[in-house]
Amino acid sequence: MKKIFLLLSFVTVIYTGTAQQTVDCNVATSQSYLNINNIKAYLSSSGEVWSRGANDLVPSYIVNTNEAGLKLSTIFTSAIWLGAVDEASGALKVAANTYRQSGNDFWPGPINDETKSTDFEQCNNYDKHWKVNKTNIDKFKAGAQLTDDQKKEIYKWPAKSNPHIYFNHLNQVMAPFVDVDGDDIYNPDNGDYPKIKGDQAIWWLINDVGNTHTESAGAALGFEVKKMAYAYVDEQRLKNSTFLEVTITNKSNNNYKDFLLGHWIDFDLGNFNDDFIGCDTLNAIGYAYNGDDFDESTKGFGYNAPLQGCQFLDVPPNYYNTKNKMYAFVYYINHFNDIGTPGNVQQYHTYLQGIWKNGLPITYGGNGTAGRKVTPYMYSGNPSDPNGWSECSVPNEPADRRMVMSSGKYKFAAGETKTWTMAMHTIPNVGGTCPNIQPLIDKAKYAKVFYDRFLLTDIDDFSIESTTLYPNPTSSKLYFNTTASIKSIEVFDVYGKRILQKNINSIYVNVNGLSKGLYYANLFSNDGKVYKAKFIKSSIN
Ligand SMILES: [Ca+2]
Ligand SMILES: [Ca+2]
Ligand SMILES: [Ca+2]
Ligand SMILES: [Ca+2]
Repeated sequence: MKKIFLLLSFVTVIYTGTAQQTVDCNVATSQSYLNINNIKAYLSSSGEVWSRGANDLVPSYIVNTNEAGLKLSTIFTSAIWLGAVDEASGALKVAANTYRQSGNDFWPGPINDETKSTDFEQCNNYDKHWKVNKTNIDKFKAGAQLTDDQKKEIYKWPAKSNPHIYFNHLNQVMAPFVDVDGDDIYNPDNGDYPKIKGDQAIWWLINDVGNTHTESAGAALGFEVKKMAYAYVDEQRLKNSTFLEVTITNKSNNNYKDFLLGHWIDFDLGNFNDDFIGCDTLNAIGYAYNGDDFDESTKGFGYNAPLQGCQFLDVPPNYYNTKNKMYAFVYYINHFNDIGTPGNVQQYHTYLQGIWKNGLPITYGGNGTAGRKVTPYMYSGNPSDPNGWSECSVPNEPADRRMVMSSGKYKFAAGETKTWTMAMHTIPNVGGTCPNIQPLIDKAKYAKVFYDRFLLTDIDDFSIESTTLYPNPTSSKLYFNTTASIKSIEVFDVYGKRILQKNINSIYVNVNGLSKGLYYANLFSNDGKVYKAKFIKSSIN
């Protein structure tokens, strides 16, 4: 069955502050996909992330959910929404795509540092995705032979001033790279290589100044958005998970307040017409599950519907300096009523804030409109808990669902850059009605530990070295087999959970408090290097 949209019957155009852009960039056309870790996920060079792309009804997020090779999708399309208030003028500005039926708010390519704008040709030049596999970077670093296609991954990487890019490439901060010769310019002839995360990464960038915002009708913010989607091959506990890093630079002359970033997602769990959604506020997850026990049609998962979640893994510190990484979670239906599709700049912004289109707050219980207790989080209970607030406990009629999970609020000064990392997690073959979402929570918790351990310690590749510890196995003292002076140590168990972190002022660490087993250690030296090692703790103390 074909998915039916409600078309916008009208768009209320509200000019909020400065004049609209006169740049005439073309609509984005590039499409690429991650194909790693059991996932095939499409990406667009517009404001979308997981995207059905130009081909309209291609499912965007395909998970190989069973051994027979059944390939079904959990997400129809998703996008990043941005909204902020200009501190000087008080004008509200929004950039937010959905299906791009009525227009666009984002275009491909960077914003020039000098002109603070872009142009038709530059948007076209950057209407691309750059895909890199870590195995090819490793080969390049080792001086091994690369095929022409493998070479392209390294030589065409759109990093600062790369001389191997055929078009007029900007001399400004672009794709991340390891600057082996330290001259602040990317040139693989001198050994430089892409600095990616994961075992496969796709990098691209977009802007909101390339033309008039015809979807939200919001005034342009002047933001450049760099994105990197990535995943791992050999982390069994992150099977069926992908990551997305979103780096936003305010290239306008405006200082903004009340900035909110939203991930808007139209989950379609197999058959789109029988879904439920919910959120877990403690772990910053928005998720979808099947609203009944059978997911019918050729697109359906049958009796084995999965859980599909999106997690804010790492967000910038907000106004309130809280650890609560989700500002709001709103669901809406495919309708133009008060809890339906947003139609103008104010309505996109109210959803980012966890407020209904008519300006009224979400209230706890029922459909979120008739209670007394105000909350920014819709359906925050576990569906398996009859006393929690979920679509199951209400109960609702399963149908098509969309959601927005937001992060904020932030100040966003002119010239400032902020980074968000999100993770997508699929739990296959869950089935049943009102499933317990604990497996999704467990996966999200593990992803957080994994991220903090491997990624947040963001030190250039070549300063990470391997070392050994002795005696190994040990029952108590572990000596460092390095001449470097070690200032601190972190120890992780095999699940990636950090169980020891301490400062060191000797040539050994005492691990007699650990239980028997295999451990991984990061040793931090006084000269800024990280040494990785593993050891076995024996049972005798
Ligand atoms: Ca260089
Ligand atoms: Ca479904
Ligand atoms: Ca059904
Ligand atoms: Ca949906």
